[in-house]
Amino acid sequence: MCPIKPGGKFRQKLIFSIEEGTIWWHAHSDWARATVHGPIIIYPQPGTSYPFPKPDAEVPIVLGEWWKSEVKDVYDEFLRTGGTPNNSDAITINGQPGDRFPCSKSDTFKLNVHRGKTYLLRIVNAALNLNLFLSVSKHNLTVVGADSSYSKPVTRDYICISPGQTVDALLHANQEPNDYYMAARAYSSAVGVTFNNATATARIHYKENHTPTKSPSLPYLPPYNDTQAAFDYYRSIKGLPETYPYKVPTNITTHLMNTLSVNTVPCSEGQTCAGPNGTSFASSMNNISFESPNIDILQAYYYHITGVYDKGFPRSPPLVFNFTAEYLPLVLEIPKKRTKVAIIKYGSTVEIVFQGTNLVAGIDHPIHLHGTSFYVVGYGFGNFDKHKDPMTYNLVNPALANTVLVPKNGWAAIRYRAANPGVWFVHCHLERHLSWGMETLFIVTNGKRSDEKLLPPPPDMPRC
Ligand SMILES: [Cu+2]
Repeated sequence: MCPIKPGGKFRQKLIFSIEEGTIWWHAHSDWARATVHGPIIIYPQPGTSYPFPKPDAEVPIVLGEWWKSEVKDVYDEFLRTGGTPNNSDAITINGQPGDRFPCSKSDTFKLNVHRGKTYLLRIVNAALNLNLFLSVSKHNLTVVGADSSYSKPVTRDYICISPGQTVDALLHANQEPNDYYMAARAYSSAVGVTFNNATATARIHYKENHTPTKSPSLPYLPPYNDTQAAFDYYRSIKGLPETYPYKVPTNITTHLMNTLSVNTVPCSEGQTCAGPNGTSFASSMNNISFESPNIDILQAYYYHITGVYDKGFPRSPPLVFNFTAEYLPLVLEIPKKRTKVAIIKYGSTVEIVFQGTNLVAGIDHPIHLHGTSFYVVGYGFGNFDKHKDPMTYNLVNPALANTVLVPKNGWAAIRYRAANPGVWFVHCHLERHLSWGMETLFIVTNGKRSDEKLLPPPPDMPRC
């Protein structure tokens, strides 16, 4: 859809069908989501309860990134040069980098707790370009949900969270009364990619009488590039088949395989570009670097306007090579710039294997689907093997999610039933990759019944 203009308004009706827990709303126009965002909390239906002991209190924890300059200027400069964007100047927890930074000494986020009580942290990663590790000094976190789906409680000493993901975790205030740091910092696996390596903090402050430690110690956080630590965490998150309507598709009608690549394109004539060897960065899915048309695709689809998009998004990689080889020929780096979407029949059962490639630099990609949740049935490193790897799938209790982190030079497989007709964005949630073209659209067709059809546009639908 087109963006809401300054001063304009748009009323959107959201239907939460299976979602419960924490979900994140955010702007999707350029990089406005850096600040235009917030958590949405979905409580258990009246008469039902959490699948874990009711917490004594709940606290949103929104992780973000902050620049000293206008984010729009960072974005414009990034587009103009074709290089990487400036690193953020701060990583924030509820808007503050924490009291280890002089500017945040008095305003650092403090969570006041009572000994013996349990707090439900509703954690959101709203950062533009950073996956994050998060932990709390001397305390574990019991993860009970992610992406607005409850999960099997699992106790961890750190979590990993990508842009777009949410984690519901219980913090048991069971330590000696004192002040303890909650800390977050980057998980960034790509070689040669700079990132903000700061550690953001908040304080867990016990209300009981104590003399607070002047500078509490930082909790353990895995090393910045610890892919193993990130995926140890992700693999430990399982669904709750015994509690919720839970149907992992086993008979797949639509198989998709989708390569995720960082790319380069030659610099336009007369320009200087800041990408590798004077090129401009790009990125792609199945070698298509998505070009946004001037007419929005939702309206083009609804009103049958032709010539706006092409339906031929490849169902499997058009270029087959050793995706995760250490050295790859430069010629493979150049993607095709196209506006191609995939058509998915209503009611089909879909499996998508996202395969990361090592073109330019292998890196993890948090892939987000609009319009549906999906089961994350498998993760692996290296090239996906369609004969062997499906044997390792978890079809018993996979986690439901709406964003999956695809490992650096590895793959992730998801499954779902396409039961939400409409035009749905599929994209990397690292904003720089999205801006470079790592996205496509899935158009889920109408079903036969009247309640299986795309709704008409609301009267206040923004115009371009
Ligand atoms: Cu990405």
